[in-house]
Amino acid sequence: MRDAAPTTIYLKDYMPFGYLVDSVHLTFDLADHATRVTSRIAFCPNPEATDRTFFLHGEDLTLIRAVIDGVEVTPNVTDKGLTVDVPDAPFIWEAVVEIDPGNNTALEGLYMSNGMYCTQCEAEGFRKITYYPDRPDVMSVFTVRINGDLPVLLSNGNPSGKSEGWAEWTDPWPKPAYLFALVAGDLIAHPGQFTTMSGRDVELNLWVRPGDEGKCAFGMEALKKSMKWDEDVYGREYDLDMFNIVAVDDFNMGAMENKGLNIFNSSAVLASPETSTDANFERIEAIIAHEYFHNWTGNRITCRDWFQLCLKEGLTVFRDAQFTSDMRSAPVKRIHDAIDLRARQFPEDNGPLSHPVRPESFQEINNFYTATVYEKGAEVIGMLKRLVGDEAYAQALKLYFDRHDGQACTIEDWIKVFEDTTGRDLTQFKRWYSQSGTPRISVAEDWQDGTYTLTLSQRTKPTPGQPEKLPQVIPVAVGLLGQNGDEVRATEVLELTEAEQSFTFSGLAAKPVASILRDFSAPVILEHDHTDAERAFLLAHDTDPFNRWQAGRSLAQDTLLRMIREDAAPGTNYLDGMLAVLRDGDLDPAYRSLMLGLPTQSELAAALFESGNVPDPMAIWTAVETLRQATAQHVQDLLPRLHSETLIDAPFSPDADQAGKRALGGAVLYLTSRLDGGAKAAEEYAAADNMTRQLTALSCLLRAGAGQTELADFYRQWQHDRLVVDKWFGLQVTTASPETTPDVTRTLTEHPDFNWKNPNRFRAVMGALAMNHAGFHRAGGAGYALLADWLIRLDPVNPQTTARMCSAFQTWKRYDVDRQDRMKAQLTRIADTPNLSRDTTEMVSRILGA
Ligand code: 0A1
Ligand code: ZN
Repeated sequence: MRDAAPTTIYLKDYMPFGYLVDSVHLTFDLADHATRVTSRIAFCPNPEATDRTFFLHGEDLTLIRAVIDGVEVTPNVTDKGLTVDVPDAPFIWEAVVEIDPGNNTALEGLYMSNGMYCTQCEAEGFRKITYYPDRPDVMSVFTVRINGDLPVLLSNGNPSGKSEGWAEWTDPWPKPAYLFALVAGDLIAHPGQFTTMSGRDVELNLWVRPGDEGKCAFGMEALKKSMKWDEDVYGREYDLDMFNIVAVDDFNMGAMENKGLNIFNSSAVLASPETSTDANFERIEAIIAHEYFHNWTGNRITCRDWFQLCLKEGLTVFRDAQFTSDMRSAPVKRIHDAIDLRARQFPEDNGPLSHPVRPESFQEINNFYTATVYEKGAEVIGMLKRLVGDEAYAQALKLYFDRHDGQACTIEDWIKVFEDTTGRDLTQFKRWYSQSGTPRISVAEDWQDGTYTLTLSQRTKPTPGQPEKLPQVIPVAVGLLGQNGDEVRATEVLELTEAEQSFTFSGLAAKPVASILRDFSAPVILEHDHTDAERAFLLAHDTDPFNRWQAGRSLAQDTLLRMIREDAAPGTNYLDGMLAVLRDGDLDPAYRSLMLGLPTQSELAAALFESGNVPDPMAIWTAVETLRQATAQHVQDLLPRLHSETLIDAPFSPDADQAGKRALGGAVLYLTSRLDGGAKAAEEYAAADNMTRQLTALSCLLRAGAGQTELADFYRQWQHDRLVVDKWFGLQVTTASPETTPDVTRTLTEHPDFNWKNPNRFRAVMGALAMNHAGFHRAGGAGYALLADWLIRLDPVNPQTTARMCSAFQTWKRYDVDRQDRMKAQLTRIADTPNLSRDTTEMVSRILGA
């Protein structure tokens, strides 16, 4: 292993850096394998620091020359950085280093993608560009000169000069190094323009490779909408003359909010009706908004240290969710977010990788860009808003921007702003940031003399490093329905602060049915033993759209669990409930399609495990298949009418209305294919005039065991388009039967287009394998071995993506002894690989519980 004893960094050890940076001048002389970076940095002693050690981070750099105040010096250089003696007064540090972007496959620092130079500096990539105090609390203005013969040369801030072979950029806003960016390439601009609320003109550009010009319009519109929304809703104006977005094919994450120069994974920005699904459009709109919103929540106000990552990420995810709710349907967005949280964050929070929203230690910060920090972090802000109310939230945010603009802050600063605004003591609420694990709320009810008593209890299981849990402040939104389905008590937010607490509702004529955790008011697991009949009642009558959907979901889950545990038949409550929902033409098609969704197989496995059963992936798969088939038969007569309701008589638009119709159309087609063997899907495939329809039809065909001709046809049609080819790869693994999944996956890895060094392609195949629950967990462990083989292969090339994908194994302790042994053996094999990266070492050892 590279680091025999990897170092752990602790939040409690935070110390300010000994020096402040007044200005940074960088000059890049670009060359594929020998780029020279010349830095000129003005330092001065930090009056607030006690430790004056002058340490600059630096990794994979060749130091050519170092100069302090004009005098050449010889620093003490290690593989992590350098130290040198410096004056006890302001001084100028100058250095020349050489780096090799052409061989940078880790995609961190300065690297190359299809002949284009680009950077990724968050979290700690700037130290691979030059020697610098690479920590977010060191902020400075930057001037950057790029010398190179590529036509487009970009960096942060405003352009301050250019001519043949060079360009200069000046960023007037102090920023930490992680927000630095540089792009150089043969790129084409899709231009745009925005006038800010104070009347300033901003030039917008979306830069893409030649050939992608036709995929820019949607992203540009999304950017303008985001800029306007942040002005209207948060009063935040853009602060530079120019805003550039660049699309790059090789990127580890979705996108990056570098000041004035956002860099996007192509998959997160390029879109056209022919090549992108409705889900792609929605995701792109959200990511563009997310990165743009970071300009205030992340850039103008940044994080003091990486433990505070949720300060910018939780808030920015919360803001982008608000944006999506406003642009599209709020209930649909809330349901999507709950589905996503349960699919990604709950397994993390209830397994060996569980960590607080604000972690207290890490070995590799890149391993903490997690669903917990991002999505649970956003839920925590949603709870805070629910507790203090919309008005106080708006005031607190205004105070946050006024008080902390230009600073690197902590969660304490954030909480204080709410305390100062509301006068509330938020000490207990703050546990949401420090206590890991998903709280479970159980419900007891009592009815006497017109008074209904609801007793809620909370408990959180032990998580790594946290054996004992304290009660949290949980906003539980509750409404009461009368026996005839009318709402007898409108939604009220109960504040659960004790381990157990009772709430009474008096003056009721008859025992009500409680609708609890409306709008998914907290990221918790609600254990409410409703009968099927009560769930069916809520499914028919709940006035809260989230809980109405949840009632159907819970009914489906209970039905499936009975089928798995007791070999029960599907049962009519679920089937009749679905029929009634589908028949209701007043319900939004998007909402109806969500109603037809089922809990994931992984969620069912978790539910079985939690209730003391050992989940059998094949039994889960069979139950889901059986319920799907029964549903198709039960609603059969309605399918033609539903199909006609989803027809669209207008040119394609990725808006929520059309997307909702296509979603319901897809769900209907899927049920239809179960009855006709794919005949209708083949017609749909042939008639498809947009990617949503084409891919849905192909997916239905493959799931029905047909579609091989169409699959080959799809590849021929789209082989020139890398983003569509990713879909072609992924779909085959997603739709493979459990028995064939490992073989289908292996065969795809032998395809000439399986460019495994490209993270999108790798994830399309290996991510799909990990997501195909029954296929990945196929008896005999072929899925486990295949994934491990590829993770071992990828690790030396791209540690970040390898480490993230190790989470496929995080649920290993849920399964039977044989599967546990096989997963453990693969994890151990990965851990024992010579020279394993720090990223993957940390992940595997946490998963193993070592
Ligand atoms: N800050 C970005 C996400 C991001 C994080 C790390 C990266 O490389 C390690 C890249 C992007 C966001 O929240 O969108
Ligand atoms: Zn972000």
